[in-house]
Amino acid sequence: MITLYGSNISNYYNKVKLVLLEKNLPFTEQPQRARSKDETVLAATPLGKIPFVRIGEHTLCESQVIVDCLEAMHPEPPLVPADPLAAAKVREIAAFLELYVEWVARELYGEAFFGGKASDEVKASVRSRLQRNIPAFMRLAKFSPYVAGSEFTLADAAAYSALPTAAQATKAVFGEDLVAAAGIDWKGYLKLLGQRPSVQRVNADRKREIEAAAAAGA
Ligand SMILES: N[C@@H](CCC(=O)N[C@@H](CS)C(=O)NCC(=O)O)C(=O)O
Repeated sequence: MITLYGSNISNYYNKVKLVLLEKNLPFTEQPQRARSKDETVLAATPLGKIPFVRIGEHTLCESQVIVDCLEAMHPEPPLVPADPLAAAKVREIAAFLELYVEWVARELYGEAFFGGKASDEVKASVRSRLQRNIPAFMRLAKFSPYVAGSEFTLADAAAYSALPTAAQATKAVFGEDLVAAAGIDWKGYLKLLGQRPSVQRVNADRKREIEAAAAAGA
């Protein structure tokens, strides 16, 4: 049995959850806040990041490591092509997007989503890196109609997790959606993904958790 730890509000959690659902794998969800100091949690995810999973006696952190493990353990339905190089091209898109787009945009999330404040220096640095990195990502991405080509792949799980948050954060902080400005129709892409039952479930669970958090804070 697989247990997924984290929160439905976390985009990386939802990346893993999407893959579990796409593969029709049975799993249970265990709420876990980020940055726990609990030794058991830190043994599984040393920086206290979410998500992490328990598979049998083993724990794993890092969303891409987790989804790669799920792909290897449960190859059907496949979320990467059978050819190793073609599979690596899918993973290249996911890695590029997370390292150079999501991870950079993340520096804005405190201000964009959690009432914090980013310094002017951070904002200028993020803006200039994203203005270089998003067009670079576009050199790899296909959107035909899925991000790596004609099939839904692990790269779509990464893009589903990364593009909306990067777009919304830049819109909130800069007043300009740098993802859309680079020519990515991420809303149209999300609409396409939204036809999938897996995505509908993830979206619904996230909405429910956001509403519950708002109600609890009110
Ligand atoms: N590279 C990690 C990123 C996970 C991550 O940063 N998760 C966020 C929540 S979306 C988190 O735990 N943040 C708390 C922190 O970084 O301290 C992955 O792919 O799993």
